[in-house]
Amino acid sequence: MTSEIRAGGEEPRRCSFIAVIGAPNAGKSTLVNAMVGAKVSIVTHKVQTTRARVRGVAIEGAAQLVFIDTPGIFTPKRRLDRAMVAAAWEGLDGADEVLLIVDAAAFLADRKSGADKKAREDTLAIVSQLAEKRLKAILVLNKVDLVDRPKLLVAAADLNDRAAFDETFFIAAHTEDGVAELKAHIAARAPAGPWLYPEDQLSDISDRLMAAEVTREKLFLRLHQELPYESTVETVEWGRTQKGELRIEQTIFVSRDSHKPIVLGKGGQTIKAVGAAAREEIERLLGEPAHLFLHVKVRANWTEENARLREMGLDPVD
Ligand SMILES: Nc1nc2c(ncn2[C@@H]2O[C@H](COP(=O)(O)OP(=O)(O)OP(=O)(O)O)[C@@H](O)[C@H]2O)c(=O)[nH]1
Ligand SMILES: [Mg+2]
Repeated sequence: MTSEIRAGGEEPRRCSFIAVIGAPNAGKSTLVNAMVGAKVSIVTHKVQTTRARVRGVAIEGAAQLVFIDTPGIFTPKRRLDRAMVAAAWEGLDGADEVLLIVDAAAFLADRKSGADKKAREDTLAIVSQLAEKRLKAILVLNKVDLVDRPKLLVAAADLNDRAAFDETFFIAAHTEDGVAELKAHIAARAPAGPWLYPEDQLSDISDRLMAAEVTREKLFLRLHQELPYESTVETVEWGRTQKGELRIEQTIFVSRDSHKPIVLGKGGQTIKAVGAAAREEIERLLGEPAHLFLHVKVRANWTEENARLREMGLDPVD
């Protein structure tokens, strides 16, 4: 057996805060999860999945990288949406790096209507804000698996004309294509400093909140049109059964009486499926069996209630 003896001792530690911003659905949470190597933030194909900031912690050599996943930035209307967008911009405060994630496929889409048009407009609005604030960001064109290379270069040139980006990366977050290169680049630029999280900590989100997020992800996947945006999930009880097993109770809030039967489904099928999928994932994340109970409550104006916003980790704004 041989052992390598390194001269000069250990490299000094470095630590970097990296804000991950972009339009809704760009792939921010997918990227943060890929960087961390674990699910710290929920992901769905629907816009506005992430509602509050989540920190995901990764280690690369001597550098601790604290990624700040943020809600997508769009034109907000409701109090909930305003608080989400404010939380996203606040994610930049004190950050060492800013990553602007762009869904390259949506940005380049020919369709001049619908979700792609909105994604493009939201992205361009963020780019002009970055330029106006003179904020230096790294441009990350995501979903390159969906676009031809020559088109990607056109998108990169177009965006670089609109703001001064430090660097441009091309990645596919969900297959992790290009993710290691981006991580190495960020780590190489990390400023000297102590690590701010214990080595085994992967995120700053509590188990209670993560459990609510997991249920919301399963709910989002089964609800359609406006309903996902009219619902939220809170963990209301977190305890042990007499046998010592984890017992979690959650409330699903919806805005209207007519939403309740949709969330329950025929014969309770929808809520049962949501509960089963959420419980399975919560057990996997916590590494122990859990009992999960879901209740649906109608709360007409929950999107305007400060208590609801605080519960999901948002600071209310006017
Ligand atoms: N084809 C493809 N899909 C991707 C890629 N990265 C992410 N996605 C998908 O894009 C969708 C949105 O991903 P998210 O990570 O939730 O996006 P987000 O930017 O966090 O979205 P919000 O939280 O709603 O702002 C999901 O369906 C992902 O699986 C990619 O590289 N290629
Ligand atoms: Mg997200």
